[in-house]
Amino acid sequence: MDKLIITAALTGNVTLPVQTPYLPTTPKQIIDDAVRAAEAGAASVHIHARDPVTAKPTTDPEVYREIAAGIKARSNAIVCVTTGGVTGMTADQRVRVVPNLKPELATFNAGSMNFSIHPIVARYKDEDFRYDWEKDFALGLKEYVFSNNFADMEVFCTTMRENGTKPELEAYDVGHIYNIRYLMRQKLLDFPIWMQFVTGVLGGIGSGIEDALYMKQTADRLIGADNYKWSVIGAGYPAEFHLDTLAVMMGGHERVGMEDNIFIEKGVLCKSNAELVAKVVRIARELGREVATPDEARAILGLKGRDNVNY
Ligand code: KMH
Ligand code: ZN
Repeated sequence: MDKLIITAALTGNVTLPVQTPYLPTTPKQIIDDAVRAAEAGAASVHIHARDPVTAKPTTDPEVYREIAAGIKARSNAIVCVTTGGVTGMTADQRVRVVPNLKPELATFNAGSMNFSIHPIVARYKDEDFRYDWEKDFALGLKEYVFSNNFADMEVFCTTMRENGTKPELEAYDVGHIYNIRYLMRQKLLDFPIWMQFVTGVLGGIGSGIEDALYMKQTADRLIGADNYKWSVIGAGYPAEFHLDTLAVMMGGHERVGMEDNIFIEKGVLCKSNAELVAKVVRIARELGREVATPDEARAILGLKGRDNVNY
């Protein structure tokens, strides 16, 4: 069994400041949190950028560069840059971060879907919101379709290949694994394929054990068990830790982080992403699975190395 690759998804672009005061949002907070998460055992950190003043998700390339370079200066962790963008961006705009930064890893959203967090709004009173954009942003997602059509996905594949960036293929539902098979058959993906089962997002598959197992069984059947490495996300609590434990036992890899879940225990907010990482490191150790260093993760995934990025 491979050593366990832990990814820390630090801030995301849909977690709201109202949900937790511990969400890192400024470049300095995101960099500090990335360094601590890596020290706790994360081999890879997944980054989004937020406006340093308003905490709103931003696509400003300079903020991305500042975060990626800041992490590189203080940590050996792999930096996985999002290509998810923010609402209203075209796929063409979303992929530009790849030639800009030439990262080792970048997310690759493997199909179109509804994607929303609007039910969260009902949990808060108007005066709870810390920023004026939060409530409307969350409610607006009710009408959002996250578009990743085949033409877009082919552009993502070729752009990532040209820049030596490995796609982290995010499958939010079973149909997305069929899309990945299409891309594989078009010879647009290099092996091993790095796939992440994203469960528990409103608009995608649920986060039950059966859901994750069905994703894994489907990927084995369509992609071939020897052709891919997999990681799992269980959005929300306790799904994050349940599915991480499943991955530990089954030879998969795992992602934790405030992009997906903000609780360390029932009703208790985590104070940093490192706390979430430390918990899954404890689970892995209890179950006898060794945790991969960043360089061991690079070898498992076949990454080009941190000397070949453009930041
Ligand atoms: N923008 C969200 C709908 C990723 O990091 O690639 C999903 C997202 C995932 O951004
Ligand atoms: Zn993300």
